[in-house]
Amino acid sequence: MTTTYMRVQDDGTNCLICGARNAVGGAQCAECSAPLALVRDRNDEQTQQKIVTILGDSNVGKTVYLGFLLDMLSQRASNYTCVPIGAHSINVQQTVISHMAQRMFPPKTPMEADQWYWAYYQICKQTKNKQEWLDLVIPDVAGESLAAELANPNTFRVINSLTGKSAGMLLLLDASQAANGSSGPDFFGVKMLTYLDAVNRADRRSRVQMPTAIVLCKADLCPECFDDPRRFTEVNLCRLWNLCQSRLGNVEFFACSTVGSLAYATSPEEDFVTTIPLHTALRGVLEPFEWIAKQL
Ligand SMILES: Nc1nc2c(ncn2[C@@H]2O[C@H](COP(=O)(O)OP(=O)(O)OP(=O)(O)O)[C@@H](O)[C@H]2O)c(=O)[nH]1
Ligand SMILES: [Mg+2]
Ligand SMILES: [Zn+2]
Repeated sequence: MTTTYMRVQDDGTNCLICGARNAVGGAQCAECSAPLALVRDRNDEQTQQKIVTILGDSNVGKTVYLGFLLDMLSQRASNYTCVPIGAHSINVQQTVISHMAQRMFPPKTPMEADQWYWAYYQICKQTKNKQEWLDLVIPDVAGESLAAELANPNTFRVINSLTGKSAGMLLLLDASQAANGSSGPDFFGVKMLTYLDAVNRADRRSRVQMPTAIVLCKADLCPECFDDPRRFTEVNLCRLWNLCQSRLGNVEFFACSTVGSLAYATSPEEDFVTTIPLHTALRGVLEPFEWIAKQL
């Protein structure tokens, strides 16, 4: 009797975010919807891929922030060289820049993870005597999905995997709401840190060491925030401030704004007011990223 052995060829891909094995040819991970191009397009096996997550409530300004940040890096701000990997990586930058050029804010990010933007860039900081390349993946998460995951952990597996695998985190909070006395941003921040603790299974004796930048957005509406973001947090987001002190081992505070002046428009047929960005004026966009990049 002869036995025939069949060679099973498996050219599948392990998802970068959740690690699930995916069949040949798929575009997105069947488990978490992250693009498999993040693994397939990788062109440098030497440098390790690092994930930096931008988290924050819906409408805080994550998409606008990420779009401008990538655009600044692409324009060699602060001596950075920035190479996009895969054409899909440029979408967030393009959406933000083209909308803002027409005096519009970009649309809200859909809740479905398969429609999020995923930016994959190789970034190099050129100093006098050395060049350091970073292989960075930065997803643009939807605030509503994040809120749903915080309320019911494991609803969005992708968020759970992302927070567990991140090498750095930017937590965006609405400074103008906080300055107006709203407790919303404070509680969101507290929930986010508590979630992070649970994902990292940190106990009271060990603090989370992942570099965490607390970014106070929309600071154009409360410019005092730029003078001392640390003090602003202590005064206006005191619950978050206290938790940062007790739970985070590596945290810094920043203020940021992307627009110079705003107009508010409505029409007799509409019962809502639209915010129109009259001009772009970037302030404090690069600093939180630089602080994290230095530590990766
Ligand atoms: N004043 C001011 N408003 C801003 C700024 N950035 C964003 N906004 C406002 O915030 C809104 C939301 O911005 P997005 O970047 O879409 O917010 P997001 O966090 O991505 O929201 P989701 O996609 O729902 O998670 C915009 O439509 C603007 O009205 C800023 O720098 N200053
Ligand atoms: Mg968004
Ligand atoms: Zn996955």
